[in-house]
Amino acid sequence: MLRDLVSEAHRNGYCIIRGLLNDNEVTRLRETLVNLTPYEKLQDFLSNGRFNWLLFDDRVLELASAIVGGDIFYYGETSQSFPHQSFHSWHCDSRGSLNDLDAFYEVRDGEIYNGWRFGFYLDDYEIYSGGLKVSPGSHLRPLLDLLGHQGGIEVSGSNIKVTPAPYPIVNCDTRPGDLVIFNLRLFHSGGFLRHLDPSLTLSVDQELKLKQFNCFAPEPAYPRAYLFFDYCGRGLGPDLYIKWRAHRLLSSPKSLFRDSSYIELVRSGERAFSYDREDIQVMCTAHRVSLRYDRCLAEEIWCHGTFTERANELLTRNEEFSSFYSLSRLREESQYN
Ligand SMILES: O=C(O)CCC(=O)C(=O)O
Repeated sequence: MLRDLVSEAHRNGYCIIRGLLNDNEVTRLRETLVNLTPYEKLQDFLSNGRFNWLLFDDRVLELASAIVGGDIFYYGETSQSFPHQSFHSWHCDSRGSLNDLDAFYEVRDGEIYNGWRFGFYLDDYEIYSGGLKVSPGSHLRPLLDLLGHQGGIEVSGSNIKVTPAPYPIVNCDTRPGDLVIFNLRLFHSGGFLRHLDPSLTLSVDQELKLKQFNCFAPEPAYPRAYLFFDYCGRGLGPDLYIKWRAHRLLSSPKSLFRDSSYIELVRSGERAFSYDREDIQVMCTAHRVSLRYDRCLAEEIWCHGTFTERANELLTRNEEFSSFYSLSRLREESQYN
């Protein structure tokens, strides 16, 4: 079973583990989401401590380790929503090339990008619109195959003629309690529209063109609720992604969050990324989860405008997987010394 899931994840770029959580756990998760304070919402999951039972769930860790093929790293990439609009755009998340940290990551032939997102959607997307749309296998294909043509659509009266996109598209029919694990290099979009004709699975473009016609299942009546966290293994791909996020935090901290509350938070002396705390380190060691400190480091430098004792210590402890865009270079830059 575990082996099948791993090969499915590697082959398709995603897999769905049905019913990982029972009804009580789903209720607990929903309640936790609803009751997060504004400060906790800005923090990553380890720093706010609210989702440790999920992050360290034995089954989640067993899957993570089998999928990444060894040591598991947490790097503070987590998000939750309640309520929240879905990100209805066709994209992959992996970033960084050796020439340009902002560029999308291109895979070598046969390379499986080693960063994965673990998502719990708390609504029933077997019947409703609003879940995750993916292109199976797209994590292994060149970017250009996925960035172009999304298929055509012609509507005359009530007849719809669909020219499919030149790649497979699937709407993930997750139900509350399911876990979906997807590769950061997989092309996907949030908030699919489920066409009432079950034989039609449309691209994002096609959905947008048809949106005005009443031909999609509704979204659930209550606000969309989900949570995501990432685990990765060693590799150039995840290394660049982690650094892209850290550099982004430094250059534009506001862009990480949608409003200015993050800036207000750090100005008041609080931190969103404090998963270098000793109690968290002890917990992670016990669960064999390693930590990449890039975000804590970026936040610390941004707050102080220089390398503090904490920043120097984080840098010493951080295991970068490659020397590209190393954060240690910031220490030499005049802006930060
Ligand atoms: O909102 C969603 O369902 C998908 C989120 C997403 O696109 C992402 O995590 O990159």
